[in-house]
Amino acid sequence: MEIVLYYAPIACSLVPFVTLTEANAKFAVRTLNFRKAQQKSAEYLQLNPKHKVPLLVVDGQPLSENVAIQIWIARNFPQARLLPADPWQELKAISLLSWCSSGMHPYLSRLNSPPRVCDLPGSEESVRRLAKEQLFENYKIADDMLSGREHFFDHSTAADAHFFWCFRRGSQFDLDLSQFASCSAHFERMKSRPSVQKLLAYEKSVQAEFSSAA
Ligand SMILES: N[C@@H](CCC(=O)N[C@@H](CS)C(=O)NCC(=O)O)C(=O)O
Repeated sequence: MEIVLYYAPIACSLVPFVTLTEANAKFAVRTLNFRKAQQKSAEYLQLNPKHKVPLLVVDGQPLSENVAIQIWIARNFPQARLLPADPWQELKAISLLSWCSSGMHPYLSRLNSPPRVCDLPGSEESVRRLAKEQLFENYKIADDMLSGREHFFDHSTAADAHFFWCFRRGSQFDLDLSQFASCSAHFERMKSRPSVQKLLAYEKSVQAEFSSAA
């Protein structure tokens, strides 16, 4: 089986990088440089007309959307226990993945690029303020869920990797996240996992390569 992950630094494609690594999967990475709009190249649009990462291509078949990708990885590498075995807990984990993808990610995108949702002159600050309020409401829910626990479930799953990205992305804006003590502790624990260490080193190398080619 040939697995190719389309990936961009900082982006949520780090989630499958981490979970494929946790699963000990053999996979190739193809990098996209967003600064050069490579996600909008004709070649990539043929694979993913939504011009987004992550994209997993398995034996030539493309699969987009992080939630579906996580489920695919979990199903194909069951020994990694990326989703809980109990059917109800598995659904709770899929619910968490969907929440990361559709309940938090859109606010992070707004913080990153306010004009993509409102291009009225002078609206940027207001888009950012509202996105921050809504993101923080979600971080507070996650903080309560993680209070007194190491992971969302009794062991590390894809939900931890996905939330790690959501919290990390928030930490890259000028936001004070110190009120979310349990999320911050989870973030630090995730950073010490070998899979995340590998991702962080890889991200750094890709960023260096992109800036030397700029
Ligand atoms: N719903 C998608 C969202 C993917 C997404 O928004 N990816 C961003 C990076 S975090 C992207 O590729 N943006 C490039 C673009 O919009 O052109 C998922 O969960 O996989």
